[in-house]
Amino acid sequence: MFWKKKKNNDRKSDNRNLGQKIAELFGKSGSLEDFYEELEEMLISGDMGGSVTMEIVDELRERVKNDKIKDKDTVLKELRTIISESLKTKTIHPVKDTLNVYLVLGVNGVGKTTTIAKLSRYFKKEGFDKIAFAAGDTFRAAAIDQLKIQGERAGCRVIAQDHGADPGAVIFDSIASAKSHGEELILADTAGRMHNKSNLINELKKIDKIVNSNIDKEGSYRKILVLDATTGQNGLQQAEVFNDAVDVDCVVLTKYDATARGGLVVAISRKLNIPVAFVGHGEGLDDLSEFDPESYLDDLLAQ
Ligand SMILES: Nc1nc2c(ncn2[C@@H]2O[C@H](COP(=O)(O)OP(=O)(O)OP(=O)(O)O)[C@@H](O)[C@H]2O)c(=O)[nH]1
Ligand SMILES: [Mg+2]
Repeated sequence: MFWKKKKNNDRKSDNRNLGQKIAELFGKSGSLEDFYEELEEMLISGDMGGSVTMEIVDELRERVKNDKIKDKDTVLKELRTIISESLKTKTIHPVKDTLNVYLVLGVNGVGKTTTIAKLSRYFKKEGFDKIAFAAGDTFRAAAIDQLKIQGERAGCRVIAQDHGADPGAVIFDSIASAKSHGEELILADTAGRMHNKSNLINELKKIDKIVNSNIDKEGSYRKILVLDATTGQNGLQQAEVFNDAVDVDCVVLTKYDATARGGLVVAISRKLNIPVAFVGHGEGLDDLSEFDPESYLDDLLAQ
C-alpha cells in the first residue's frame, strides 16, 4: 500500500497541497481561459515544471475541445487521465541465485544513505537476507561512518575502505568480497559531490563500467537515483545529469512527507522517461513504499 500523505490543513493557507488548490479551482466559476491559466500556474507551483505543464494543459484543452466536454467533473477526469498516461513506474526485485548490485546515486543530502538502509529492509522482507552495503562515497569524510551507522541499524555488513580511496576500487573489491561471502545484494553508496561535476560524472562512469563487467546475470545491476521531493525542479536537472552519465533505471523520491507538492514525479516520467520505483516518507527504516500511481493521483488531485 502506498503511504498516504497527511492533508496539509494545519499548514499556512498559502502552503495548501496542490490537490487542495486544484479542487478549489474546479469549484470556482469563471471563464474556461481563466481556468486554464490558473491550472497552469498551479501545476508549475506544484513542481511539474514549465514545459511539462504547458504540454499537459495544451493536451487538456485539445481533449475538452474535441470531445465537447462541458462539465468540470469530466475535465478533471481528463486531467487525471493525461497525468496518469505520463507517469512511469517500475518495481525492482533482485535476481535470484546471483549477486545483485544496486548503485544508489544522487546529489548531497537527498537521502541516499538513509534510503540504502530502507531498501535493505524492503528487500529483506522480499526474502533477500544477505545484503551488504558498499561505501562508495569516499569523497566526503563522514560518509563512510554514516553508512556504517545505517548498516548497524539495518543489520547489514558494510564493506568500506578509507576516506579518499578510489571509489571504483571500493566497488570492485566489494563485489569480490560479497561474492565470497555468498551475499545476494550490494547496496552501494556513492558520492553526491566531488571537486567538480565532470569529476563526479567520470567517477560514476568508471564505477558503471566496473559493475557492468563484474555481474553475472542480466537484470542484476540497477542504478537507482535518489531525488529530494522538496528541491522541486532542481530534481529534474539532477536527473538529467545522472541519466546522461549512467542511464538511470529508476528514481526514489525522498522526503515526500515534507512537501506539499509532488509534481516532480510527473516531470521526471514525462521528460526523461525514468520510472519512479519508491517514495520515501520519513526517516525510519519502514518509511519507504512502492510508488503507486493511483494513490499518487488521488493525492495530487485531492480525490
Ligand atoms: N523527512 C524525511 N527525511 C529524510 C528522508 N530521507 C532522508 N531524510 C533525511 O535527510 C537527511 C539526509 O539524508 P542522508 O541519507 O544522509 O542523505 P545523503 O544523500 O546520504 O547525504 P550525503 O551523504 O551528505 O550526500 C537526513 O537527516 C535524513 O534523515 C525522508 O524520506 N523523509
Ligand atoms: Mg550519505
